[in-house]
Amino acid sequence: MSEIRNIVILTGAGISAESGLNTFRGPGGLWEGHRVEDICTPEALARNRELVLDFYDQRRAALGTVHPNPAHEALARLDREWRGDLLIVTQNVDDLHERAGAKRLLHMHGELMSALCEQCGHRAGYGGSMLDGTLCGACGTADALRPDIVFFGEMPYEMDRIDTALAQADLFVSIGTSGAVYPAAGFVRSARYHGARTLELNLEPSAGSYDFDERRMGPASVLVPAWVD
Ligand code: BV8
Repeated sequence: MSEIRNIVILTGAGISAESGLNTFRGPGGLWEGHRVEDICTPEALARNRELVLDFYDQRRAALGTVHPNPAHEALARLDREWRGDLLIVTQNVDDLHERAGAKRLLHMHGELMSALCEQCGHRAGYGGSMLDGTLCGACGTADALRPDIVFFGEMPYEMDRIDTALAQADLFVSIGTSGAVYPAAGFVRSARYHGARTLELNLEPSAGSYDFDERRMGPASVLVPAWVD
């Protein structure tokens, strides 16, 4: 990796699968039993607030039962040791990258361990249930907290920062994502357009596999440490 200075890494649910967190679109995926339109949209939150808040309460509570796996740990090691620019852009809302020690990280789809106030827009770390009428820490409004999650139809976080990083990347690596959701699924094309080399590490070919210069298929806990080390 001698001629490579700036790296952008995109991760999806597949990097957390071996930690025991369900993926979305595989057998037994999270969305089974729930149509995504019934859960992950502003309309669903307005229509059935308790169902949506409970769905995210359950996923938030499950975080206490899982741990980072060797893939998260390898990326955190790379983050500590890499002297050039590096940005881990995760679509995941779990906190496993942080718990493995990653610092140069952003959650483009939000975080389970964060709450968003629908009254004043305040975002703050939050680990409890959103069904218990907790007050917003900024404006004091009750029952105004929603999951700090980017629903379908909402703008992902920090897109300017991501676009800048993709434009300057020498290497773009996609790990554990099906390439089903935009704008994340388009990042590989943006990176290629700006001259980056592109690598996919995934259990199976993603929807955008043909856009990558190189594809390695297998479990993230094996592929990521092998790539990093
Ligand atoms: C937006 C919330 C605009 C958090 C999520 C047509 C064309 C282009 C776009 C659209 C379109 N129609 C609609 C859109 C827009 C839409 C979209 O892309 N829809 C799709 C379905 C077509 N996108 C949006 O709405 C986005 N916003 O576009 O805003 C805008 C502009 C201006 C102003 C306002 C708005 C917002 C998208 C975010 C939605 N939120 N989740 C949560 O609940 O978790 S998306 C959800 O899918 C998760 O965030 C997840 O991260 C994401 C992607 O899924 P993956 O992570 O890839 O997981 P998946 O299960 O699919 O795949 C897992 C992969 O891992 C598999 O490939 C598997 O093989 C692999 N794997 C499994 N085990 C392992 C493994 N790999 C390695 N090792 C293993 N062990």
